[in-house]
Amino acid sequence: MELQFNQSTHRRYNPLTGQWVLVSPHRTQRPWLGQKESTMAARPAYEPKCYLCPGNTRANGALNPQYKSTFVFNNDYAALLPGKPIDTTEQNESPFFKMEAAHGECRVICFSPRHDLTLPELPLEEVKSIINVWSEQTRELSEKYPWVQVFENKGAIMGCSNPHPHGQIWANSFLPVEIAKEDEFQYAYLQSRGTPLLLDYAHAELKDGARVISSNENWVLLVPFWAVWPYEYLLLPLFPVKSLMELTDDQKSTLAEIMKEGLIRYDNLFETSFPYSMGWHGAPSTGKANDHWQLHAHYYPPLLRSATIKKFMVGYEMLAEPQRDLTPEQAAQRLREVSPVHYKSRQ
Ligand code: H2U
Ligand code: ZN
Repeated sequence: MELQFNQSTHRRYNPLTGQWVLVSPHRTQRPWLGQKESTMAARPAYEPKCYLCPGNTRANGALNPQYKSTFVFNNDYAALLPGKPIDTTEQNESPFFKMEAAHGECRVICFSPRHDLTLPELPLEEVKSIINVWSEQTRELSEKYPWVQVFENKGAIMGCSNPHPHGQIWANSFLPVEIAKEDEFQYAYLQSRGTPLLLDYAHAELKDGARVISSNENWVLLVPFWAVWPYEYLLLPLFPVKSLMELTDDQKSTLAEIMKEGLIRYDNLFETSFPYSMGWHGAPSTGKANDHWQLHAHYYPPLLRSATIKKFMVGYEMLAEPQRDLTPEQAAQRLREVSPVHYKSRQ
């Protein structure tokens, strides 16, 4: 597959969403620049002006406690608000002006009291505490809402408003579009093959090896065959599991290890704090059968050639379909070749 496709233009299919990506590997014949930019100004461990640091006042006047590990609060500018859906039958009669009510809750999770550390720099036990919070929050919110989206936006380039390590949770009253697609495609796969799509895919990738970054007894981290972003990751369990809530203590420990390693490799690629949007997808709590669901995390990082040169999703991509030059196999090879030790701890 790789020999045949590493020179010529082709399209790859995403079996999780039904989307295609155009791959143009001949455009990457130029040598690898791999520009490093370790010029980031060091941040203080505590920043008096930061609205996420312990003991500080947030934009709406609320006071953060002197938290020592993780800290969760309701987003002061929530995009979704609790409440009962209103009846929109009348509006829906029009083919042009269809709408429906939406409600939910938005929370912010501070990953650490330390303003200056990011997830790959945190000790393993602290990464595990973040996983525990993700799991507890999902449990609590999925009792009220069919969809709970756990995510992290990292880096100013991704629109992240504050470098203090933090993530978000949005719980809502509907199935968002990406989830609806994954639900449909995973369901169809289980119906036709009898096994979960992403469990079969994880084992197929482990066997092939070309796109695998790292694996342990429970997890595999890889650049998916159908990746759109240059250094996209898909983090998959090697055992059947539908939700973060179901993970055992041991599965959380091995998850912390592989997550930390994957993020260290990201940072080492351009010797910069690697920006991305990441998030977890698992079975929605709609009350319907969900055996087709397999828990997984997506990492969508925008950087292409250096700490400042990003991939733009414009032109053909906006109007036709996503396109990439670097193949997922080349991206995986570069990520495997960088050190698993964080560049900051080597200096
Ligand atoms: P991002 O940096 O990923 O955008 O997340 C920060 C979130 O924190 C953002 O959604 C919220 C913003 O609404 N926030 C508060 O809830 N309180 C504040 O005092 C500032 C920011
Ligand atoms: Zn801070």
